[in-house]
Amino acid sequence: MDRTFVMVKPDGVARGLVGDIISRMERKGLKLVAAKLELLPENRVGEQYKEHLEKPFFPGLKRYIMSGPCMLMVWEGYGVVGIARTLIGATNPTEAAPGTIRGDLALDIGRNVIHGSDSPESAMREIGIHFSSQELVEYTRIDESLLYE
Ligand code: DAT
Ligand code: MG
Repeated sequence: MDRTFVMVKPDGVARGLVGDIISRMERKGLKLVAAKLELLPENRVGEQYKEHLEKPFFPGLKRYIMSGPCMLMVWEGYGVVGIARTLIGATNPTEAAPGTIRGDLALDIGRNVIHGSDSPESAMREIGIHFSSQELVEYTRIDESLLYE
């Protein structure tokens, strides 16, 4: 089964959007396999955003991500990486479609509420940065034939 890393950023936590975001992912049918509220240390922010370290927006991004607790999650489902990106919407909320998390709940690229891994490889890497294997819970939720043919 595929897994992805999703993180509600500090603006989303502070604005009380965690419940709505979890609810959207649950109602889609995705399975939550790990979750924790955490103030990210600098080294893990650097690891998480490795590809952006040299970008001009990185210092501001780091300050934003470390400005308060983030809600870190791992979600499971067939094709979950792409499904979560679709639910999340475009990086810039001004371009994110209505119905998506960023389209409905955010205004600014620098306060875009949520992170989701962009590929299965990124997902594996990002889950490894933030979670130990013991934190990923294996359990049966419902009869999977209700979700998948
Ligand atoms: P995404 O989060 O949709 O995967 P990304 O990986 O390109 O987008 O960028 C990571 C985060 O960095 C993004 O959620 C918001 C911030 N960011 C990206 N491009 C930016 C820009 N041009 N100005 C300010 N912040 C930016
Ligand atoms: Mg990205």
